[in-house]
Amino acid sequence: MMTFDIVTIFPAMIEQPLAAGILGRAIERGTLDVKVRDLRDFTTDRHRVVDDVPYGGGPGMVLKPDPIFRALDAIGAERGTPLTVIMTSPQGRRFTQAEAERLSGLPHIVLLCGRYEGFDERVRERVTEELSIGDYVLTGGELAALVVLDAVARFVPGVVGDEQSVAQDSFSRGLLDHPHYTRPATIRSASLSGERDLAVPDVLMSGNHAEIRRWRKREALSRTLERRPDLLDDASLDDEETQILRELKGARHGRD
Ligand code: 9D3
Repeated sequence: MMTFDIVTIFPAMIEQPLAAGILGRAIERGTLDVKVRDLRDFTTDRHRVVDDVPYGGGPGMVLKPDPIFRALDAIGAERGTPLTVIMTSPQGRRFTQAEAERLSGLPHIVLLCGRYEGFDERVRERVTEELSIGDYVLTGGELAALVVLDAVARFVPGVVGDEQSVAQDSFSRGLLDHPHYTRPATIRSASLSGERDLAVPDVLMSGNHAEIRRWRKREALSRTLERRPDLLDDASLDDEETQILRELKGARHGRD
């Protein structure tokens, strides 16, 4: 069992997505324990104010430190200390699949969701790690916290039904996934070039499982080479994959 506490001024932004799908079921079953904490519940003033103007002037508002300290004290009293506190912020280290796996080994994580211009710097005193999910600008940390929670929770035993699919996950292995097909075997599609029948590759209908495995490896490698060659630097390839990759690189010579 792994527990998460998410501190936010928009609890609904977290609660609604968490009720659906694989995470929703894991929470129902008790495999995951997620508590969403409304930061306003930790204010002490009549108007439940969570933000204030920046010292030194300038635009925007800053999240007040005292409600956050009180929230962390309450969570610590409930969950035990020391807490692992993760701040989502554009200034954080980049969150990756390797980070997700590492964090899934912890018994408990607190996620702080930023809003406005961010946190009062003194909050960092209580923070274990600061994470960004990528180089784009969000309106706040809630979506980032959901991304972190989702990716970490997949590694918790029992959350994803099929343990194998987590371990075998192509991205964990450092490659993009191969293409997938399901019924029907052919489907009519209209496009600029007129009506066409789109078929499933013959190999997938062949029943030859050795051939299918090899085809999937080749497709995964060729996609990765085409779209994300950077991933190949750290990918762990078996002998067959190394051979296929050599062939693919040879075939591409002069085309890029
Ligand atoms: C003008 C300077 N901006 C900092 C780059 C202000 C600012 C923009 C966006 C301050 C906070 C935010 C809200 N973003 C997050 O809280 C956030 C985030 C993101 O925007 N991108 C990627 N990862 C993350 S994690 C949290």
